Amino acid sequence: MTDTIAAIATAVVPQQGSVAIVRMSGPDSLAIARQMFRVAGRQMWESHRVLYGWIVDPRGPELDEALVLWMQGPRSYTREDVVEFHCHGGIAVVQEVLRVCGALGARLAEPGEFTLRAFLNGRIDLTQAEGILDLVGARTDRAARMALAAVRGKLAQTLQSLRDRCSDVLAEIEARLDFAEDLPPLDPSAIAQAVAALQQEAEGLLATADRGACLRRGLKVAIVGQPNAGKSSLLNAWSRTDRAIVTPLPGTTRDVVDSHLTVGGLPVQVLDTAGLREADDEIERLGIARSRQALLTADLVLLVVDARQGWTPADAGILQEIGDRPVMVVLNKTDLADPEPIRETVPSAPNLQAVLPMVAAQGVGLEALEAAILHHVGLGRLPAADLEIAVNERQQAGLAQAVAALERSQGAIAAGLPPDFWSIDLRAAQKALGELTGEDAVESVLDRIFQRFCLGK
Ligand SMILES: Nc1nc2c(ncn2[C@@H]2O[C@H](COP(=O)(O)OP(=O)(O)O)[C@@H](O)[C@H]2O)c(=O)[nH]1
Ligand SMILES: [Mg+2]
Repeated sequence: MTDTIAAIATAVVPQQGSVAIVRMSGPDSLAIARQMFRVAGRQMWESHRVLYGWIVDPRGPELDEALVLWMQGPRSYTREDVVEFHCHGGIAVVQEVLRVCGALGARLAEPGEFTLRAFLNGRIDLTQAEGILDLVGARTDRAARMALAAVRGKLAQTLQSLRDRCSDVLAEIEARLDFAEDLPPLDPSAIAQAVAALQQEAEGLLATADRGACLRRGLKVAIVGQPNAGKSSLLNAWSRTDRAIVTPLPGTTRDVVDSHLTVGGLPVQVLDTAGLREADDEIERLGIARSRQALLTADLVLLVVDARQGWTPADAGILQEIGDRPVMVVLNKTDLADPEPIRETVPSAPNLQAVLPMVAAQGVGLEALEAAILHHVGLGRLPAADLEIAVNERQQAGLAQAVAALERSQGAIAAGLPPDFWSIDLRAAQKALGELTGEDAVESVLDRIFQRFCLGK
């Protein structure tokens, strides 16, 4: 028998936020609500109907003038009876309301427990629950769109169909194991083909992981280069601010300056750094050490080169420091020098993603830079619908397991092993897919997912 849980569902900040919601879910939520809400006038308690009145402590005073909304299960977020109090925002009132819910028999909800109940009651699958988590945390419209697609069940359907097809192939093999005499013999090449198709689709989903990670976490871009190359000018032009001080003096930027922008729906943190050189000045030396640190944690490095100087040994030294991190070379000040001859002299490294001409001081070349970044993270020229699915780390790991199992199964077929060997790996793939949607998920997996939710969700 499930109990009744309660939590504050909205972010409560003292003196901010005009409305806060306290939410209950479980079999006693209506009974508790009726004891602590005095309806004004002659309104009837009805499911999915908002009532106006007063929240009261049955043993004490009135707490708030509020609205209450009862949603009878299964037509609710959790599929249980849910009650929401829409109170005045403000930490004191809301906590009192929650306390009274507790005094009347509700238990304080664990983080994510409402969503866990929605999952356990079969309203959503695990990928939809993860989508809700992503939606709450989304920082850009694009990240929100991706999360909403997951909430709507786009990934769930795709995974479900993969798993169903995997089960169909398994059934066909297992039927032969049980009733070999009554059925025509198995066609190994047809089975192998079906398994290969499944693997290809699972790999397609796997390939969406990078852009998913980008949209969720955002991209950290470090601007590096020699003093005076135009790094701070690039940051300022790109962020349309004067965050970084720009002067004709080398060594002006002495600390890492960062700015948050959105590039085609991708959250991007841009770090402007001190020019990398041997400095005599103690402050500049510390700034350079921090710049190196920024370089090491960046997802992408922009190496700004002064086109008037061309590609110099100092630039080659910086490129070496960048190691194998993805890098784009920005040939700056192309208003003063032709970038084309320099392009040839930039060494082709495997991590070099693009060479881009720019006039940072005038903001020329930023569009091409943004396009190159979106292309680099796999958010380039793809139709919007194809961008909606982006698997997270957990799903990536499960899909990789499924792909490996499907591959082994094809190996067993190709090696001429008997059909019961094929089915061992297919069953492993089926199980991996089932863990993703939650059909086969174990408790530890559920704990890990739902602990990441905030209280009240
Ligand atoms: N002509 C020209 N000057 C630039 C350009 N970008 C930066 N500058 C100038 O180069 C100098 C150094 O720029 P700054 O952004 O401070 O370089 P940083 O040391 O790499 O941060 C400043 O005088 C800028 O006005 C550009 O694209 N064209
Ligand atoms: Mg600077």
